[in-house]
Amino acid sequence: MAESSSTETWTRCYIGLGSNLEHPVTQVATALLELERLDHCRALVHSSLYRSDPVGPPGQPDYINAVASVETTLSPIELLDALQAIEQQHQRVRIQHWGPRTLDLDLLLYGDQQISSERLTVPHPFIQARNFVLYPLAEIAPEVHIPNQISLANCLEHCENGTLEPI
Ligand code: PH2
Ligand code: MG
Ligand code: MG
Repeated sequence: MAESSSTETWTRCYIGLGSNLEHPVTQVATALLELERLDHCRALVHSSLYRSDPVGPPGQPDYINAVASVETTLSPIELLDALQAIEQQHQRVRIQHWGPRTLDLDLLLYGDQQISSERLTVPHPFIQARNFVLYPLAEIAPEVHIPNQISLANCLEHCENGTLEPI
């Protein structure tokens, strides 16, 4: 039978990575490798790793953040499932809202799609506010279009200004 891959639609997605527990740099670096190995995905590029002030409950350690791009033939929910499976491999435990975590993988953008379902909101609901998402995103995709936003540059102008440093 003829190969059907030429008719598959590849959608470019952006994924935010964050960790502030159990050797965060290693957590994020390992997760980047795991993203590269995901079935039905091809990893494109990733940003530098950044150290960032925690947003949320006080007293938690600094975060390591990064953003990666992938192209995928998975649907948004299938990609979310794949990302959550990686979180589980990193012993992600959900105890406190916005509390510390070994690994958080957020589907920031799925092509140009806007999705609002019980499990998934895309673009990610806080994408326009978080400097630890916007700066790494701008590093790898300065021209990316964020549905519902004027531009990435405009988001950068108005976002939070907590400490964020490339490492
Ligand atoms: N993620 C959160 C809550 N707070 N703070 C920083 N600096 N980086 C994050 O990735 C982060 C956060 C919820 O996902
Ligand atoms: Mg998050
Ligand atoms: Mg998350």
